[in-house]
Amino acid sequence: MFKKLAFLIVLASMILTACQPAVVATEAPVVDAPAATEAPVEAPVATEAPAKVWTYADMTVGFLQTGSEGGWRAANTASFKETAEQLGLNLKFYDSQNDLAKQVAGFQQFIEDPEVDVIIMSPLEVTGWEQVLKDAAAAGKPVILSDRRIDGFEDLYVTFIGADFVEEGRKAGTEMCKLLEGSEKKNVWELVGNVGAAPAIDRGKGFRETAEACGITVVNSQTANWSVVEGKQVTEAWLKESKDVQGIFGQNDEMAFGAIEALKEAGLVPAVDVKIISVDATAGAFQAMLDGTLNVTVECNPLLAPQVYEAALAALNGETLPKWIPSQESVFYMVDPNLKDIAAGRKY
Ligand code: GYE
Repeated sequence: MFKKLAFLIVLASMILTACQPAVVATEAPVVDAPAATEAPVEAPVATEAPAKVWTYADMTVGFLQTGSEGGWRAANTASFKETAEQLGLNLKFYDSQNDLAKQVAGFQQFIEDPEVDVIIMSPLEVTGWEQVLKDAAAAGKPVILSDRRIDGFEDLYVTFIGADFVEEGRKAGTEMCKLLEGSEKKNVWELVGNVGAAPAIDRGKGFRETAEACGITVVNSQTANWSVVEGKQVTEAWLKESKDVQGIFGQNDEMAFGAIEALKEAGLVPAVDVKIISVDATAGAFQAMLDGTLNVTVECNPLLAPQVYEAALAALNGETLPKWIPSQESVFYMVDPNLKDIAAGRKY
């Protein structure tokens, strides 16, 4: 009897429990958040990654060289290749073979090359660069001009590192005035670099500023494309027309060397019968002065790479540079008593 009663009690309690809603695990009672009395904890702000600091070891340079037209260019190319090795930067060298279309194509190639970080150019001519400069800017690749300037578009390149060619021309004109001082006649012939090149345009401009001021007349002026062969050919043609010339201005050493050969073959004594002035001051010019066939050479420094690479690195690190960093230069004379020692100490 007693067992039956206990069973009924358990059964009843089971029935009563089953009807009750299920007792779910209650969530912890919600306690009102305390009133915001202290400053809320600042969530960490996502800070930008620090800007990359470039080093030479990171840098790949695309360098567009004009070609290999003479001693100055050989020294300039050597400067870029040797300095790249010394600094540990990666140099991609493009020889434009003195062809403007090739240089523009090479420029575009460096813009599209993902390895190239910065483009350096020695422009063959002062014009023809607008589109590639805009494309380089769009690609985020800084452009540095080395050796030669271009017309305009200063906002599309970082800086130009190179000589003041107008001043080089002025120096040559001043020296020709000195050499022809007291001469009854002052007829001068000019051998010009490649048409459209900044040094050809500017040296001619500067020469006339000072030469014409002392009564010199530039009787003949023609391109000889920086070369010995063309310098000789052009001078020979002029000599067939007249030998009434007192001075020859070669806008670079090689063209002056060609003129010297032509004068000798025409029976004239270079640097005596006809005064000769050139620009560049390469080893060949020092030898010609030591031989007594060249009166003066105006220096144009080709060893630009250290300055140019420094500017390229600065550009990658976001530094602002002056639009022109002129290279420093001198003038050298056949009559200098220390000429032999000076020549021995030259790097090119
Ligand atoms: O005078 C000449 C070379 O750009 C300054 O180019 C350079 C000139 C240099 O061909 O020899």
